[in-house]
Amino acid sequence: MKKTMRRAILAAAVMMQMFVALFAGGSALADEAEQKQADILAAPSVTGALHVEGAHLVGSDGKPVQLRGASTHGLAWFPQYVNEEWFRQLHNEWKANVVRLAMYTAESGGYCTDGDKEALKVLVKQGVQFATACDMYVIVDWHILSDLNPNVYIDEAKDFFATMSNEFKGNDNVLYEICNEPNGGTDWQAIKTYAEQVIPVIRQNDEDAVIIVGTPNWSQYVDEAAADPITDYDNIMYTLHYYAATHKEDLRSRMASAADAGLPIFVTEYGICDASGNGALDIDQANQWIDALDQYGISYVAWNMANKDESSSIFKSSCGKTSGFTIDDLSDSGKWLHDMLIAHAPDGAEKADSAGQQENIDAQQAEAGADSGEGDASVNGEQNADSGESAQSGGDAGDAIVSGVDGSGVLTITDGDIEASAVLRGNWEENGVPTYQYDLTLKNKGEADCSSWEIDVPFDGEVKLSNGWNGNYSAEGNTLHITSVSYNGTIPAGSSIRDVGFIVSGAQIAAGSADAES
Ligand code: IDC
Repeated sequence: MKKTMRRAILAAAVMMQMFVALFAGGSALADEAEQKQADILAAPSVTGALHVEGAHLVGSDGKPVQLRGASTHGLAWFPQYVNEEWFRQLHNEWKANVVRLAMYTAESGGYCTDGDKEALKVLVKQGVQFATACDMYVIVDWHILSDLNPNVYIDEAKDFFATMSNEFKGNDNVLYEICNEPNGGTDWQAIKTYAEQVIPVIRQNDEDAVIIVGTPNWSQYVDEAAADPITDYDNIMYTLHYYAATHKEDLRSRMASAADAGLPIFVTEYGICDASGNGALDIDQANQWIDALDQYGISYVAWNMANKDESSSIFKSSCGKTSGFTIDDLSDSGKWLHDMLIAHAPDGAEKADSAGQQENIDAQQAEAGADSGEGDASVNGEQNADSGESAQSGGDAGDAIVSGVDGSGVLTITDGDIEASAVLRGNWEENGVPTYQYDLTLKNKGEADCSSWEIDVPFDGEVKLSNGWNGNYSAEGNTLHITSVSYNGTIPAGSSIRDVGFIVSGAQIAAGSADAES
Protein backbone atom coordinates (compact mmCIF):
# COMPACT_ATOMS: atom_id res chain seq x y z
CA MET A 1 0.00 0.00 0.00
CA LYS A 2 1.38 3.36 -0.84
CA LYS A 3 0.03 4.72 2.34
CA THR A 4 1.66 8.05 3.04
CA MET A 5 -0.17 9.83 0.29
CA ARG A 6 -3.41 7.98 0.86
CA ARG A 7 -3.30 8.65 4.56
CA ALA A 8 -2.84 12.35 3.97
CA ILE A 9 -5.83 12.40 1.66
CA LEU A 10 -7.90 10.35 4.06
CA ALA A 11 -6.85 12.44 7.02
CA ALA A 12 -7.97 15.54 5.18
CA ALA A 13 -11.29 13.88 4.34
CA VAL A 14 -11.85 12.83 7.92
CA MET A 15 -10.93 16.22 9.35
CA MET A 16 -13.32 17.79 6.92
CA GLN A 17 -16.06 15.46 8.10
CA MET A 18 -15.34 16.11 11.74
CA PHE A 19 -15.36 19.84 11.07
CA VAL A 20 -18.70 19.56 9.33
CA ALA A 21 -20.09 17.35 12.09
CA LEU A 22 -18.92 19.75 14.77
CA PHE A 23 -20.32 22.88 13.28
CA ALA A 24 -23.51 21.41 11.97
CA GLY A 25 -24.41 20.12 15.41
CA GLY A 26 -23.39 16.63 14.49
CA SER A 27 -26.14 16.24 11.96
CA ALA A 28 -24.19 16.26 8.73
CA LEU A 29 -22.75 12.95 7.74
CA ALA A 30 -20.73 12.86 4.59
CA ASP A 31 -21.76 10.63 1.75
CA GLU A 32 -21.12 6.93 1.70
CA ALA A 33 -17.77 7.15 -0.05
CA GLU A 34 -16.39 9.53 2.50
CA GLN A 35 -17.81 7.42 5.29
CA LYS A 36 -15.95 4.49 3.82
CA GLN A 37 -12.72 6.45 3.79
CA ALA A 38 -13.25 7.58 7.34
CA ASP A 39 -13.88 4.01 8.42
CA ILE A 40 -10.67 2.87 6.80
CA LEU A 41 -8.74 5.44 8.72
CA ALA A 42 -10.69 4.83 11.86
CA ALA A 43 -10.01 1.30 12.98
CA PRO A 44 -6.99 -0.76 14.10
CA SER A 45 -4.94 0.09 11.12
CA VAL A 46 -1.91 -1.41 9.57
CA THR A 47 1.35 0.11 10.69
CA GLY A 48 3.14 -0.31 7.41
CA ALA A 49 5.58 -2.97 6.36
CA LEU A 50 6.20 -5.50 9.07
CA HIS A 51 9.48 -7.04 9.97
CA VAL A 52 10.75 -9.52 12.51
CA GLU A 53 13.08 -8.47 15.30
CA GLY A 54 14.17 -11.31 17.53
CA ALA A 55 11.01 -13.11 18.54
CA HIS A 56 8.77 -10.15 17.66
CA LEU A 57 6.75 -8.84 14.81
CA VAL A 58 7.46 -5.12 14.51
CA GLY A 59 5.67 -2.35 12.60
CA SER A 60 7.27 0.31 10.43
CA ASP A 61 7.22 2.61 13.47
CA GLY A 62 9.57 0.20 15.24
CA LYS A 63 6.94 -0.85 17.77
CA PRO A 64 5.91 -4.47 18.36
CA VAL A 65 2.72 -5.38 16.56
CA GLN A 66 0.21 -8.07 17.41
CA LEU A 67 -2.10 -9.14 14.64
CA ARG A 68 -5.51 -10.50 15.60
CA GLY A 69 -8.15 -11.67 13.23
CA ALA A 70 -9.85 -14.56 11.53
CA SER A 71 -9.19 -17.09 8.81
CA THR A 72 -11.46 -18.04 5.96
CA HIS A 73 -12.51 -21.67 5.75
CA GLY A 74 -11.36 -23.31 2.52
CA LEU A 75 -11.62 -20.63 -0.18
CA ALA A 76 -13.01 -23.16 -2.63
CA TRP A 77 -15.83 -24.15 -0.30
CA PHE A 78 -16.80 -20.87 1.34
CA PRO A 79 -15.80 -18.15 -1.13
CA GLN A 80 -18.77 -16.00 -0.20
CA TYR A 81 -17.11 -14.66 2.93
CA VAL A 82 -14.37 -13.06 0.88
CA ASN A 83 -16.19 -9.78 0.52
CA GLU A 84 -15.30 -6.23 1.37
CA GLU A 85 -18.35 -5.47 3.47
CA TRP A 86 -17.67 -8.31 5.87
CA PHE A 87 -13.95 -7.54 6.04
CA ARG A 88 -14.83 -3.95 6.86
CA GLN A 89 -17.14 -5.05 9.66
CA LEU A 90 -14.47 -7.41 10.96
CA HIS A 91 -12.04 -4.53 11.02
CA ASN A 92 -14.19 -1.62 12.16
CA GLU A 93 -16.54 -3.35 14.59
CA TRP A 94 -14.68 -6.46 15.64
CA LYS A 95 -11.35 -4.61 15.74
CA ALA A 96 -9.49 -7.26 13.77
CA ASN A 97 -6.41 -6.20 11.83
CA VAL A 98 -5.69 -9.35 9.84
CA VAL A 99 -7.49 -11.91 7.70
CA ARG A 100 -6.08 -15.20 6.50
CA LEU A 101 -6.98 -16.64 3.12
CA ALA A 102 -6.87 -20.43 3.47
CA MET A 103 -6.41 -22.15 0.13
CA TYR A 104 -6.39 -25.93 0.51
CA THR A 105 -3.91 -27.64 -1.75
CA ALA A 106 -4.96 -31.28 -1.72
CA GLU A 107 -8.53 -31.78 -0.59
CA SER A 108 -11.44 -31.96 -2.98
CA GLY A 109 -11.41 -28.62 -4.74
CA GLY A 110 -7.77 -28.16 -3.70
CA TYR A 111 -5.37 -26.07 -5.77
CA CYS A 112 -3.12 -29.02 -6.63
CA THR A 113 -5.84 -31.63 -7.06
CA ASP A 114 -9.10 -30.91 -8.84
CA GLY A 115 -9.54 -27.27 -7.88
CA ASP A 116 -10.00 -24.43 -10.34
CA LYS A 117 -6.58 -22.79 -10.11
CA GLU A 118 -7.62 -19.60 -11.86
CA ALA A 119 -10.74 -19.13 -9.76
CA LEU A 120 -8.74 -19.74 -6.59
CA LYS A 121 -6.10 -17.20 -7.59
CA VAL A 122 -8.83 -14.67 -8.30
CA LEU A 123 -10.24 -15.27 -4.83
CA VAL A 124 -6.84 -14.74 -3.25
CA LYS A 125 -6.37 -11.52 -5.21
CA GLN A 126 -9.81 -10.30 -4.23
CA GLY A 127 -9.14 -11.21 -0.62
CA VAL A 128 -5.94 -9.17 -0.66
CA GLN A 129 -7.68 -6.30 -2.41
CA PHE A 130 -10.54 -6.23 0.13
CA ALA A 131 -8.23 -6.53 3.11
CA THR A 132 -6.13 -3.70 1.69
CA ALA A 133 -9.19 -1.51 1.18
CA CYS A 134 -10.08 -2.14 4.82
CA ASP A 135 -6.57 -1.33 6.04
CA MET A 136 -5.86 -4.84 7.26
CA TYR A 137 -3.00 -7.23 6.94
CA VAL A 138 -3.66 -10.40 5.00
CA ILE A 139 -2.06 -13.83 5.08
CA VAL A 140 -1.90 -15.87 1.88
CA ASP A 141 -2.06 -19.44 3.20
CA TRP A 142 -0.89 -22.46 1.21
CA HIS A 143 -3.12 -24.80 3.19
CA ILE A 144 -1.46 -28.18 3.05
CA LEU A 145 -3.21 -30.84 5.14
CA SER A 146 -4.00 -34.25 3.63
CA ASP A 147 -0.89 -33.92 1.45
CA LEU A 148 1.06 -34.25 4.73
CA ASN A 149 4.44 -33.13 3.40
CA PRO A 150 4.87 -29.77 1.65
CA ASN A 151 7.42 -31.27 -0.73
CA VAL A 152 4.65 -33.27 -2.42
CA TYR A 153 3.47 -30.15 -4.28
CA ILE A 154 6.60 -28.02 -4.08
CA ASP A 155 6.61 -27.17 -7.81
CA GLU A 156 3.04 -25.91 -7.63
CA ALA A 157 3.93 -23.99 -4.47
CA LYS A 158 6.84 -22.26 -6.20
CA ASP A 159 4.66 -21.31 -9.17
CA PHE A 160 1.91 -20.06 -6.94
CA PHE A 161 4.14 -17.96 -4.72
CA ALA A 162 6.04 -16.58 -7.72
CA THR A 163 2.78 -15.35 -9.19
CA MET A 164 1.37 -14.06 -5.92
CA SER A 165 4.50 -12.27 -4.73
CA ASN A 166 4.78 -10.62 -8.12
CA GLU A 167 1.17 -9.55 -7.90
CA PHE A 168 1.50 -8.18 -4.37
CA LYS A 169 5.03 -6.82 -4.40
CA GLY A 170 3.66 -3.27 -4.01
CA ASN A 171 1.58 -4.20 -0.96
CA ASP A 172 3.21 -3.99 2.41
CA ASN A 173 0.27 -5.68 4.15
CA VAL A 174 0.67 -9.19 2.69
CA LEU A 175 2.23 -12.06 4.64
CA TYR A 176 2.94 -15.45 3.08
CA GLU A 177 2.24 -18.69 4.93
CA ILE A 178 3.96 -21.33 2.89
CA CYS A 179 2.74 -24.58 4.45
CA ASN A 180 -0.19 -24.66 6.83
CA GLU A 181 0.31 -27.92 8.71
CA PRO A 182 2.93 -30.49 7.78
CA ASN A 183 1.93 -33.77 9.41
CA GLY A 184 2.05 -37.54 8.92
CA GLY A 185 5.56 -37.75 10.32
CA THR A 186 7.01 -35.00 8.14
CA ASP A 187 10.04 -33.82 10.08
CA TRP A 188 11.54 -30.38 10.46
CA GLN A 189 14.38 -31.14 8.05
CA ALA A 190 11.89 -31.85 5.27
CA ILE A 191 9.99 -28.65 6.02
CA LYS A 192 13.18 -26.63 6.19
CA THR A 193 14.35 -27.99 2.84
CA TYR A 194 11.01 -27.00 1.34
CA ALA A 195 11.10 -23.55 2.93
CA GLU A 196 14.59 -22.88 1.68
CA GLN A 197 13.35 -23.40 -1.87
CA VAL A 198 10.09 -21.46 -1.62
CA ILE A 199 11.38 -18.46 0.35
CA PRO A 200 13.83 -17.33 -2.40
CA VAL A 201 11.01 -17.44 -4.95
CA ILE A 202 9.09 -14.91 -2.87
CA ARG A 203 12.24 -12.92 -2.12
CA GLN A 204 12.84 -12.41 -5.84
CA ASN A 205 9.78 -10.19 -5.93
CA ASP A 206 9.55 -9.03 -2.37
CA GLU A 207 12.67 -8.54 -0.34
CA ASP A 208 11.09 -8.22 3.03
CA ALA A 209 7.55 -9.58 3.27
CA VAL A 210 7.02 -11.69 6.36
CA ILE A 211 7.03 -15.39 5.51
CA ILE A 212 5.56 -17.90 7.96
CA VAL A 213 6.79 -21.48 7.93
CA GLY A 214 4.80 -24.47 9.25
CA THR A 215 6.26 -26.80 11.84
CA PRO A 216 6.01 -30.59 12.34
CA ASN A 217 2.97 -32.40 13.74
CA TRP A 218 0.23 -30.06 12.47
CA SER A 219 2.34 -27.01 13.29
CA GLN A 220 2.87 -27.84 16.92
CA TYR A 221 6.56 -28.69 17.20
CA VAL A 222 7.91 -25.17 17.28
CA ASP A 223 10.71 -26.42 19.52
CA GLU A 224 12.19 -28.30 16.54
CA ALA A 225 12.29 -25.10 14.52
CA ALA A 226 13.75 -23.23 17.51
CA ALA A 227 16.57 -25.77 17.70
CA ASP A 228 17.44 -25.31 14.03
CA PRO A 229 15.91 -22.12 12.60
CA ILE A 230 16.20 -20.83 9.05
CA THR A 231 19.11 -18.39 9.12
CA ASP A 232 19.65 -17.39 5.49
CA TYR A 233 16.68 -15.05 5.31
CA ASP A 234 15.18 -12.25 7.40
CA ASN A 235 11.58 -11.80 8.40
CA ILE A 236 10.79 -15.46 8.85
CA MET A 237 8.28 -16.65 11.44
CA TYR A 238 7.13 -20.10 12.50
CA THR A 239 3.63 -21.48 12.82
CA LEU A 240 1.98 -22.76 15.96
CA HIS A 241 -1.60 -24.04 15.81
CA TYR A 242 -3.82 -25.12 18.68
CA TYR A 243 -7.40 -26.17 19.32
CA ALA A 244 -8.14 -25.27 22.93
CA ALA A 245 -10.33 -28.27 23.84
CA THR A 246 -7.53 -30.62 22.70
CA HIS A 247 -4.26 -28.75 23.17
CA LYS A 248 -3.64 -27.35 26.60
CA GLU A 249 -0.80 -26.70 29.01
CA ASP A 250 1.64 -29.08 27.28
CA LEU A 251 1.49 -27.25 24.00
CA ARG A 252 1.44 -23.86 25.72
CA SER A 253 4.66 -24.63 27.54
CA ARG A 254 6.21 -25.91 24.32
CA MET A 255 5.30 -22.58 22.77
CA ALA A 256 6.62 -20.63 25.75
CA SER A 257 9.98 -22.42 25.67
CA ALA A 258 10.39 -21.78 21.95
CA ALA A 259 9.41 -18.12 22.36
CA ASP A 260 11.78 -17.81 25.31
CA ALA A 261 14.50 -19.26 23.09
CA GLY A 262 13.84 -16.38 20.68
CA LEU A 263 11.71 -18.08 18.02
CA PRO A 264 9.30 -15.68 16.29
CA ILE A 265 5.97 -17.53 16.46
CA PHE A 266 2.74 -16.75 14.66
CA VAL A 267 -0.51 -18.53 15.54
CA THR A 268 -2.05 -18.41 12.08
CA GLU A 269 -4.86 -20.75 13.13
CA TYR A 270 -6.53 -21.73 16.39
CA GLY A 271 -9.91 -22.96 17.50
CA ILE A 272 -11.61 -23.01 20.85
CA CYS A 273 -13.22 -26.39 20.14
CA ASP A 274 -11.36 -29.66 19.62
CA ALA A 275 -8.84 -30.43 16.90
CA SER A 276 -11.49 -31.84 14.58
CA GLY A 277 -12.83 -28.31 14.22
CA ASN A 278 -15.95 -29.46 16.04
CA GLY A 279 -17.08 -30.58 19.49
CA ALA A 280 -17.59 -28.67 22.72
CA LEU A 281 -15.85 -25.37 23.30
CA ASP A 282 -13.36 -25.02 26.12
CA ILE A 283 -13.68 -21.38 27.08
CA ASP A 284 -11.39 -21.65 30.07
CA GLN A 285 -8.55 -23.05 27.95
CA ALA A 286 -9.39 -20.60 25.17
CA ASN A 287 -8.85 -17.70 27.56
CA GLN A 288 -5.69 -19.20 29.02
CA TRP A 289 -4.30 -19.42 25.50
CA ILE A 290 -5.12 -15.80 24.72
CA ASP A 291 -3.50 -14.69 27.97
CA ALA A 292 -0.33 -16.59 27.08
CA LEU A 293 -0.27 -15.21 23.53
CA ASP A 294 -0.77 -11.67 24.77
CA GLN A 295 1.96 -12.15 27.33
CA TYR A 296 4.37 -13.08 24.55
CA GLY A 297 2.97 -10.58 22.07
CA ILE A 298 2.20 -13.41 19.65
CA SER A 299 -0.32 -12.79 16.86
CA TYR A 300 -3.35 -15.04 16.49
CA VAL A 301 -5.94 -15.82 13.82
CA ALA A 302 -9.13 -17.76 14.52
CA TRP A 303 -10.50 -20.64 12.46
CA ASN A 304 -12.99 -20.02 10.68
CA MET A 305 -15.26 -17.66 8.74
CA ALA A 306 -18.03 -19.97 7.64
CA ASN A 307 -21.52 -21.14 8.53
CA LYS A 308 -20.64 -24.82 8.32
CA ASP A 309 -22.39 -26.95 10.91
CA GLU A 310 -19.30 -27.38 13.08
CA SER A 311 -18.45 -25.55 16.26
CA SER A 312 -15.35 -23.79 14.90
CA SER A 313 -17.40 -21.88 12.35
CA ILE A 314 -18.11 -18.38 13.59
CA PHE A 315 -21.48 -18.00 11.91
CA LYS A 316 -24.55 -20.03 12.80
CA SER A 317 -25.35 -22.66 10.20
CA SER A 318 -28.83 -21.14 9.97
CA CYS A 319 -27.34 -17.78 8.96
CA GLY A 320 -27.20 -17.27 5.21
CA LYS A 321 -25.82 -13.74 5.35
CA THR A 322 -22.36 -12.93 4.06
CA SER A 323 -22.04 -9.48 5.64
CA GLY A 324 -23.83 -7.18 8.06
CA PHE A 325 -23.75 -9.77 10.82
CA THR A 326 -25.50 -9.16 14.12
CA ILE A 327 -24.63 -10.96 17.32
CA ASP A 328 -27.60 -13.26 16.74
CA ASP A 329 -25.97 -14.51 13.53
CA LEU A 330 -22.93 -15.76 15.41
CA SER A 331 -22.21 -19.23 16.75
CA ASP A 332 -20.83 -19.58 20.27
CA SER A 333 -17.31 -19.53 18.77
CA GLY A 334 -18.23 -16.40 16.87
CA LYS A 335 -19.58 -14.64 19.94
CA TRP A 336 -16.51 -15.51 21.93
CA LEU A 337 -14.28 -14.26 19.11
CA HIS A 338 -16.26 -11.06 18.71
CA ASP A 339 -16.08 -10.22 22.42
CA MET A 340 -12.46 -11.27 22.77
CA LEU A 341 -11.25 -9.25 19.78
CA ILE A 342 -13.01 -6.13 20.99
CA ALA A 343 -11.75 -6.57 24.52
CA HIS A 344 -8.17 -7.12 23.32
CA ALA A 345 -7.99 -4.39 20.72
CA PRO A 346 -4.88 -2.37 21.43
CA ASP A 347 -5.37 1.00 23.10
CA GLY A 348 -4.10 2.74 20.03
CA ALA A 349 -6.64 0.96 17.93
CA GLU A 350 -9.44 1.87 20.28
CA LYS A 351 -8.33 5.45 20.26
CA ALA A 352 -7.87 5.50 16.54
CA ASP A 353 -11.45 4.39 16.14
CA SER A 354 -12.82 7.59 17.60
CA ALA A 355 -13.62 9.31 14.35
CA GLY A 356 -15.89 6.57 13.10
CA GLN A 357 -17.60 6.06 16.41
CA GLN A 358 -18.21 9.74 16.94
CA GLU A 359 -19.85 9.92 13.56
CA ASN A 360 -22.17 7.10 14.54
CA ILE A 361 -22.99 8.84 17.77
CA ASP A 362 -23.53 12.13 16.01
CA ALA A 363 -25.83 10.42 13.56
CA GLN A 364 -27.76 8.77 16.35
CA GLN A 365 -28.07 11.97 18.30
CA ALA A 366 -29.21 13.77 15.22
CA GLU A 367 -31.74 11.04 14.61
CA ALA A 368 -33.03 11.35 18.14
CA GLY A 369 -33.28 15.11 17.76
CA ALA A 370 -30.75 15.43 20.50
CA ASP A 371 -28.90 18.60 19.64
CA SER A 372 -29.41 20.88 22.59
CA GLY A 373 -27.17 23.64 21.38
CA GLU A 374 -24.41 23.13 23.94
CA GLY A 375 -23.48 19.69 22.71
CA ASP A 376 -25.29 17.98 25.55
CA ALA A 377 -26.22 14.48 24.67
CA SER A 378 -29.78 14.52 25.80
CA VAL A 379 -32.53 12.52 24.26
CA ASN A 380 -35.56 13.77 22.39
CA GLY A 381 -34.35 17.32 22.65
CA GLU A 382 -34.87 17.49 26.40
CA GLN A 383 -32.21 18.81 28.71
CA ASN A 384 -32.07 15.78 30.89
CA ALA A 385 -28.65 16.08 32.46
CA ASP A 386 -28.59 16.58 36.18
CA SER A 387 -25.43 18.43 37.09
CA GLY A 388 -25.68 17.73 40.82
CA GLU A 389 -22.87 16.18 42.78
CA SER A 390 -24.28 12.70 43.06
CA ALA A 391 -24.27 10.23 40.24
CA GLN A 392 -27.57 10.10 38.55
CA SER A 393 -28.73 8.94 35.24
CA GLY A 394 -30.11 11.56 32.95
CA GLY A 395 -33.76 12.11 32.26
CA ASP A 396 -37.00 10.85 33.61
CA ALA A 397 -37.84 7.24 33.34
CA GLY A 398 -38.85 6.52 29.80
CA ASP A 399 -37.19 9.57 28.28
CA ALA A 400 -33.94 7.94 27.46
CA ILE A 401 -34.21 5.33 24.83
CA VAL A 402 -31.98 2.28 24.72
CA SER A 403 -32.48 0.52 21.46
CA GLY A 404 -33.01 -3.19 21.19
CA VAL A 405 -30.17 -4.39 19.11
CA ASP A 406 -28.07 -2.10 17.10
CA GLY A 407 -27.54 1.08 19.01
CA SER A 408 -30.05 3.50 17.56
CA GLY A 409 -30.46 5.39 20.84
CA VAL A 410 -28.24 7.43 23.13
CA LEU A 411 -28.60 7.45 26.91
CA THR A 412 -27.13 10.22 28.99
CA ILE A 413 -25.60 9.55 32.39
CA THR A 414 -24.34 12.42 34.50
CA ASP A 415 -22.01 11.96 37.43
CA GLY A 416 -20.69 15.24 38.82
CA ASP A 417 -18.89 17.02 36.02
CA ILE A 418 -18.74 13.94 33.83
CA GLU A 419 -21.49 13.33 31.37
CA ALA A 420 -21.50 10.04 29.51
CA SER A 421 -23.37 9.34 26.30
CA ALA A 422 -23.95 5.62 26.19
CA VAL A 423 -24.83 3.79 23.01
CA LEU A 424 -26.04 0.22 23.05
CA ARG A 425 -23.99 -1.49 20.37
CA GLY A 426 -25.67 -4.86 20.61
CA ASN A 427 -27.43 -7.31 22.82
CA TRP A 428 -27.56 -11.07 22.74
CA GLU A 429 -27.93 -14.03 25.05
CA GLU A 430 -25.02 -15.91 26.52
CA ASN A 431 -26.08 -19.16 28.17
CA GLY A 432 -29.57 -17.77 28.34
CA VAL A 433 -28.44 -14.56 30.10
CA PRO A 434 -29.09 -11.27 28.33
CA THR A 435 -25.80 -9.58 27.50
CA TYR A 436 -25.24 -6.00 26.39
CA GLN A 437 -22.40 -4.11 24.80
CA TYR A 438 -22.17 -0.35 25.32
CA ASP A 439 -19.86 2.35 24.02
CA LEU A 440 -19.43 5.53 26.04
CA THR A 441 -18.30 9.03 25.17
CA LEU A 442 -17.40 11.00 28.29
CA LYS A 443 -17.56 14.76 28.39
CA ASN A 444 -16.05 17.00 31.05
CA LYS A 445 -18.80 19.51 31.67
CA GLY A 446 -16.94 21.24 34.49
CA GLU A 447 -14.99 24.45 34.24
CA ALA A 448 -11.64 22.93 35.06
CA ASP A 449 -9.64 20.30 33.21
CA CYS A 450 -9.61 16.96 34.99
CA SER A 451 -6.68 14.58 35.32
CA SER A 452 -8.77 11.52 36.19
CA TRP A 453 -12.43 10.70 36.16
CA GLU A 454 -14.89 8.20 37.55
CA ILE A 455 -18.46 7.42 36.83
CA ASP A 456 -21.10 5.14 38.34
CA VAL A 457 -23.41 3.70 35.75
CA PRO A 458 -26.79 2.60 37.12
CA PHE A 459 -28.40 -0.58 35.83
CA ASP A 460 -31.94 -1.87 36.08
CA GLY A 461 -30.85 -5.01 37.94
CA GLU A 462 -27.79 -6.78 39.22
CA VAL A 463 -25.05 -6.32 36.66
CA LYS A 464 -22.19 -8.65 35.85
CA LEU A 465 -19.14 -7.50 33.92
CA SER A 466 -17.82 -9.62 31.01
CA ASN A 467 -15.36 -7.24 29.44
CA GLY A 468 -14.40 -3.61 29.60
CA TRP A 469 -11.88 -1.51 27.72
CA ASN A 470 -10.16 1.83 28.20
CA GLY A 471 -11.18 2.01 31.86
CA ASN A 472 -11.01 0.18 35.19
CA TYR A 473 -14.28 -1.57 35.88
CA SER A 474 -15.99 -3.02 38.93
CA ALA A 475 -19.58 -4.16 39.18
CA GLU A 476 -21.40 -3.95 42.49
CA GLY A 477 -25.09 -4.67 42.78
CA ASN A 478 -26.89 -2.52 40.24
CA THR A 479 -23.90 -0.27 39.59
CA LEU A 480 -20.94 -0.44 37.27
CA HIS A 481 -18.12 1.72 38.59
CA ILE A 482 -15.66 2.93 35.94
CA THR A 483 -12.48 4.91 36.51
CA SER A 484 -9.97 6.30 34.05
CA VAL A 485 -6.78 4.53 33.05
CA SER A 486 -3.39 6.21 32.78
CA TYR A 487 -3.79 7.40 29.21
CA ASN A 488 -7.36 8.72 29.24
CA GLY A 489 -7.74 10.46 32.60
CA THR A 490 -7.13 13.93 31.25
CA ILE A 491 -10.16 15.63 29.75
CA PRO A 492 -9.86 19.36 29.15
CA ALA A 493 -12.91 21.34 30.27
CA GLY A 494 -15.63 21.07 27.66
CA SER A 495 -13.92 18.23 25.79
CA SER A 496 -14.78 14.58 25.37
CA ILE A 497 -13.03 11.27 25.22
CA ARG A 498 -14.37 8.25 23.45
CA ASP A 499 -13.96 4.53 23.13
CA VAL A 500 -14.72 3.59 26.69
CA GLY A 501 -16.86 0.51 26.46
CA PHE A 502 -17.95 -2.66 28.11
CA ILE A 503 -19.93 -5.85 27.83
CA VAL A 504 -22.18 -6.75 30.74
CA SER A 505 -24.85 -9.33 31.45
CA GLY A 506 -27.97 -9.53 33.54
CA ALA A 507 -29.13 -5.94 33.29
CA GLN A 508 -29.07 -2.92 31.06
CA ILE A 509 -28.41 0.73 31.81
CA ALA A 510 -31.37 2.03 33.75
CA ALA A 511 -33.01 4.87 31.95
CA GLY A 512 -34.05 7.47 34.45
CA SER A 513 -33.04 5.80 37.70
CA ALA A 514 -30.58 7.13 40.25
CA ASP A 515 -27.37 5.28 40.90
CA ALA A 516 -27.87 2.82 43.72
CA GLU A 517 -24.78 3.91 45.60
CA SER A 518 -25.34 7.62 45.67
C1 IDC B 1 -11.12 -28.56 8.88
C2 IDC B 1 -12.46 -27.90 8.66
C3 IDC B 1 -13.46 -28.91 8.18
C4 IDC B 1 -12.90 -29.54 6.93
C5 IDC B 1 -11.54 -30.16 7.20
C6 IDC B 1 -10.92 -30.72 5.93
O1 IDC B 1 -12.87 -27.29 9.87
O2 IDC B 1 -14.70 -28.30 7.92
O3 IDC B 1 -13.78 -30.54 6.50
O4 IDC B 1 -10.68 -29.17 7.70
O5 IDC B 1 -10.03 -31.69 6.27
C7 IDC B 1 -6.63 -27.90 11.15
C8 IDC B 1 -6.55 -27.54 9.73
C9 IDC B 1 -7.90 -27.11 9.20
C10 IDC B 1 -9.00 -27.96 9.78
C11 IDC B 1 -9.04 -27.71 11.28
C12 IDC B 1 -10.15 -28.47 12.00
O6 IDC B 1 -5.58 -26.58 9.45
O7 IDC B 1 -7.88 -27.22 7.80
O8 IDC B 1 -10.21 -27.55 9.21
N1 IDC B 1 -7.76 -28.04 11.84
O9 IDC B 1 -9.97 -29.84 11.85
N2 IDC B 1 -5.61 -28.19 11.94
C13 IDC B 1 -6.08 -28.53 13.15
C14 IDC B 1 -7.46 -28.44 13.11
